[in-house]
Amino acid sequence: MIDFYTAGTHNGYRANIALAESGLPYRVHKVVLSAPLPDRGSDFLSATPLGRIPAIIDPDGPGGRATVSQSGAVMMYIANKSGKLWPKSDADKIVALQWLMHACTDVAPWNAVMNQMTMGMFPEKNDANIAFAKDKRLMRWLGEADARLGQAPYLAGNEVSLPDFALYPIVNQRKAWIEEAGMKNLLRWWATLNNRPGVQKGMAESA
Ligand SMILES: N[C@@H](CCC(=O)N[C@@H](CS)C(=O)NCC(=O)O)C(=O)O
Repeated sequence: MIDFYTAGTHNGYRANIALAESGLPYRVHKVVLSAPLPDRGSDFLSATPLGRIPAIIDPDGPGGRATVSQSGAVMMYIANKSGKLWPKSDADKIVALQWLMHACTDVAPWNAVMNQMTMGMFPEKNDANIAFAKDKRLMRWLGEADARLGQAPYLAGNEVSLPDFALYPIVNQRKAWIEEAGMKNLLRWWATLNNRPGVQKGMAESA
């Protein structure tokens, strides 16, 4: 059984959705991210020494016990182990990989910057920087996904796959801004994903 370490952030949600959609057995451990590092648990820290979620420990990994951190890597590990979550054709898998990176390396970091700026974690509040991070980065990258979803029902094409599960938690959080920006394709896609039992389970378990 996979041990899954998580908290209620988009990084935790996306890995949790992948697990819930995969059908693999797993156990959820909630990590208190405000706790000092040593108090986050020795098993968790063995998987991710800097104590960041999400992480998994799989006692039945390739070659024995496997530990994986980084939400995108956790998602790919789960997809490979379960044989699910990637599109069926190799051509679509390449498209899926590209949009998975878009979600994890473009959209997610700028969403995190927005969260941290607006939560007051930056040393000084600066409206110009907040506007830049929102309009020129986060919303622009979400606009790319909206344009893609004008061509196909899901990010990789006709099948739901990893990149959809990676992007969903951010779109869910930023729905009001997406509505305001009139990104209709993204909203149609959000409604479809939002109805999936695996997405609902993954979101609820990490919340
Ligand atoms: N790029 C990483 C980011 C992981 C990350 O920074 N996780 C945050 C929560 S969203 C965390 O655990 N922070 C705890 C800390 O900084 O001590 C991923 O995709 O998993």
